[in-house]
Amino acid sequence: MTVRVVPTQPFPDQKPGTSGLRKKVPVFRQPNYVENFVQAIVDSVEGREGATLVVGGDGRFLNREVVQTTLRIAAANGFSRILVGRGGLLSTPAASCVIRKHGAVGGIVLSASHNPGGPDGDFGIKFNTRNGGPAPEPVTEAIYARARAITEYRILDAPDLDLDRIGEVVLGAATVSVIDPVDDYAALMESLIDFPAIRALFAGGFRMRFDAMSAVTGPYAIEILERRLGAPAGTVVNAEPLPDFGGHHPDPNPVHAHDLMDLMTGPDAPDFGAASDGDGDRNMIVAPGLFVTPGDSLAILAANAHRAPGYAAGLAGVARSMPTSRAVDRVAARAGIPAFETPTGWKFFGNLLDAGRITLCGEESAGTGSNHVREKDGLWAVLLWLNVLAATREPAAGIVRAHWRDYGRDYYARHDYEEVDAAAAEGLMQALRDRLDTLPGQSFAGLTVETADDFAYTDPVDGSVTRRQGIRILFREDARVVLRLSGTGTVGATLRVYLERYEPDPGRHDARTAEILAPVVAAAEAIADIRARTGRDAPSVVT
Ligand code: G16
Repeated sequence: MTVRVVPTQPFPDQKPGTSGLRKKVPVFRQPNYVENFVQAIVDSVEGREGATLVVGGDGRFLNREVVQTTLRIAAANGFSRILVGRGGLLSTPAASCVIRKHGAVGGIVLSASHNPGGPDGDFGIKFNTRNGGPAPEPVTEAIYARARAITEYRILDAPDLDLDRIGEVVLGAATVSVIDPVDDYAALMESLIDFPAIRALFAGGFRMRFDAMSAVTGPYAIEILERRLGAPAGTVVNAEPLPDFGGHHPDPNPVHAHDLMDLMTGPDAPDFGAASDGDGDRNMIVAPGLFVTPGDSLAILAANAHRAPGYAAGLAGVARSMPTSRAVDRVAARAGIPAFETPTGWKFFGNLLDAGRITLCGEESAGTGSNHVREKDGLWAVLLWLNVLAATREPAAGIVRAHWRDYGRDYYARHDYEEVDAAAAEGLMQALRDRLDTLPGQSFAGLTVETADDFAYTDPVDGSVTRRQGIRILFREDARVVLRLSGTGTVGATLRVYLERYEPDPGRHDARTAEILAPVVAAAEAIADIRARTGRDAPSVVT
């Protein structure tokens, strides 16, 4: 097998966003587009000579082809061992687990997460470093710099490997191991979560539905929930990963997981409902008749994690991304542990986890995780919930309501304006930035601004500073609006407006979220002029 050195030209648009490079499939299908970016990643991996690399993806359209290309480029660039999930599959948290367990220098993960797939859908490539977490900014900057200057890539001339058979194959100077994508991950779950207690719960007739949304979590959920924990066959639905996710949007929220929501709000709702996303790192939790917001879920897990063997010693601290509801802060304050507020992007939790400053962390975008890997982990969150349900034998909705009674309720919603003209969205943000200083003291829709700023984060571990991470406006009435532009969209700009209001009075915990947040929505409109600037009467998605 010979190594070919192929001349190429840089593409100007290979800048990684919130989570790697995400583009439409036709963009990735341009000649050399994948090869350039994979070579740029490989070039930025220090110590790759003789090292181990992990490769896998969420199974979406183009996954197999890009896995084969990645293997050939990796084998031509000095890696001596490459671990790849069978069928080219690895969920994002499983990739993180495998990188850590096998001492790899990193992993190339193919996913556009919750974005739709298929020939006209989205695709993505991200790089995770040796701690198993998404590459931090200095690394993604280095990859981007390399991609802009690339003149050639190195690739092995070799036929496609059989990715469907577990075992080892020699590829040039490297050995490729096709591994079971579930094994290492399932073993890790079994070491953290009280499997016998959950087994007893299911044996007692507990019913749940897990919607894998035709994405990568299906095989993981079948193995763990049905085979190891004894949930009845059929508990996991949409379990087969499909290249186009069955035409659905694999985003676990009440809008896109509407079948699950219909079931959970209907007369025959099981005891517990959950869903995961395209690459298995997001989760959705639903009690009968009650959607649990990601912010509440994080807070409830933080308050109850000690019930699971992996967290019996308590938590060192917690963290949430800035737009995430402040519910977990209340749990941390009562427990006397630190609570950190980071920019959006899982990569910002990495240093805190590595330094042992936090044990649990999460985001409003349906991400919850812990120090067991360096990615958010959808199925882990579901298992920790099951552990809490098994330990307390309380109904899921009862746990949520008791938590609100105890800590107060953070009503929360996110309004997304998708595919907005990019210049108009930038204009809206800039106009807001320009008036930040004038806002405190002013009243809008009956709410008075207390503070307003453009969030900047100083990493407490390495001191690095990240600016312009979203406008946050705090009102005296204990309400908050956050506005920022998404870093994961692939068309135009997506404006995200995050709305919340704290309600300590248990007598007001059964209101409709939209009703409680109506003044906050009106204040956001009055302050940011969203309608006029975006040309939209209403958000595209409300979650
Ligand atoms: C990624 C990041 C998350 C972030 C989310 C949404 O998740 O890992 O940290 O919260 O995108 O980001 P944005 O608001 O910029 O679109 P995922 O699940 O898409 O990889």
